[in-house]
Amino acid sequence: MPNPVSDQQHHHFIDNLPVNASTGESIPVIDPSNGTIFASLARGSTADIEKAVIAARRASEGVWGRTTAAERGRILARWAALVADAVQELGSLESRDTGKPLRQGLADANALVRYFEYYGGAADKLHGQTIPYQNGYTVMTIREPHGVTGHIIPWNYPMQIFGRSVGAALAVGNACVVKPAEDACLSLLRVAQLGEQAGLPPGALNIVTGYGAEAGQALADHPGIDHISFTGSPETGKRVAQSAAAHHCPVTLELGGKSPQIIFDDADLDEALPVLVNAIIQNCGQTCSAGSRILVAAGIWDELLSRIIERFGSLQVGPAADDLDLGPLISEKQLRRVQGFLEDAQQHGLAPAAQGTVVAGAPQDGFYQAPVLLASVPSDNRMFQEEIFGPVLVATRFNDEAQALKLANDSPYGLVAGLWTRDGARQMRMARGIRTGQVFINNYGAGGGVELPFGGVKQSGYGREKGFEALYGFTTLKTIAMRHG
Ligand code: TXE
Repeated sequence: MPNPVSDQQHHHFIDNLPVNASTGESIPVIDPSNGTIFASLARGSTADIEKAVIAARRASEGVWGRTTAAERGRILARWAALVADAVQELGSLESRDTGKPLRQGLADANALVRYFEYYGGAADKLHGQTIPYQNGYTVMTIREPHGVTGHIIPWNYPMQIFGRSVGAALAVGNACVVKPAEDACLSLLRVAQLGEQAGLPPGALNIVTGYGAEAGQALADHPGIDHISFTGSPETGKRVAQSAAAHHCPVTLELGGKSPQIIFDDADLDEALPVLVNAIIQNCGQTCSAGSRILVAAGIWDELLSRIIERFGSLQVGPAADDLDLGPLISEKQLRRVQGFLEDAQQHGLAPAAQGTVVAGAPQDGFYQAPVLLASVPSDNRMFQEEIFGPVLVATRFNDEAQALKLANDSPYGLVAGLWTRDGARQMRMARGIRTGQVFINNYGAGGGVELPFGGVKQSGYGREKGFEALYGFTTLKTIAMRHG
């Protein structure tokens, strides 16, 4: 059955209409499972961003700006229901476009449903306060939308990151201009169509596809954008923040991580093992919160490592549609990047302790990388310090709690940490000592956790998305002081 969005030439989505690139140029859409081109995207430019910002401003100052909080909530709830009906379509579209195994594409579509449900429910529950002040005054605070918000989305989880960012921004009344990653736009163009069906008025949601250096940069530079949320690399995040600063535009940055999972010798290894492995192989390691470093107590090192080695040995990599343990990486660029890290590891004496298998028959031109375990990695090695964004797990041993904490914090990143121990006091000492935005104890990621505030410290960025907390970031606080005698 031909897919309504995938096998065709795509356009921007502005004012609820398909809009051609003003330059007439396009970008090829490549299937990571076999390297073939199967669709094309509009190549957005400054002129296209300008159109989208004008549409969003009109909506923000017009119909959308006057839509009540309760009605915004209803629209998001209808949108959630439409996405729920389209989970199969969206999941397989995402799987083909990004190379993620089909079940992950479906999981992402289901997560999008949850984001819309959650933010739909929250839309009319954000309110200000009254503040006791001098006699004869009544003082109140009001949460107001920024106006027009910009959203720069990466390619690893387009639907989830759209849900957490655009869902929250719309819930509180902003009009949005979205620039998805050039490698992963198709699901979002379809989701936008469903948004119109759910009742979003023209201009409330606009999507401009294109390259980062062109459409993305134009969005970051645009003085008509009142807030930008960016998820991507630290280098691009810095550039976006600098561009936004030129027009005093606030930004939220989520810039990935090198997240540790710390396994003490009293941990339940049966519980921990599948979670440790999944946290690095999910989405082929292309997850900002991937548990890419494991820090293991010396007393259980041999046992845990041998169990991980056994599991890695059985992992299979293949085309997205085959729904194996791992699919391909997103692009040839990402494959080269991961291979570059592994070559560097080899040159520094770090041979794989275990490796999965790319299945026979996987197309030659797909972007496949078998998962790799690197054991006994010193903390000053690049593999320990840098985000690889591929299926590469780094294991390092520690002797005591103090060393575990030191190793956990020995990173330029600070996004997520996982702790595996049954000792309650140690759980809390470690959780308080670790410098990250989230800490999970005897679990990792809490199954996605739409409701849980998410974001980092240090090079992982600043600001929080997800949960109710995100609504504060997508609003600005006004204080009104009335003197009435
Ligand atoms: O990221 P970029 P890339 C990390 C991960 C990965 C590395 C490189 O380590 O290996 O970054 O990936 C848009 N102005 N993460 O090159 O460049 C771009 O079009 C405005 C972690 O893909 O940061 C895309 O939409 N926008 C991460 C988005 O920025 C620009 C997810 C991210 O691209 C731009 C992705 C510019 N000048 C990568 N240049 C996470 N935190 O989960 C690019 N873009």
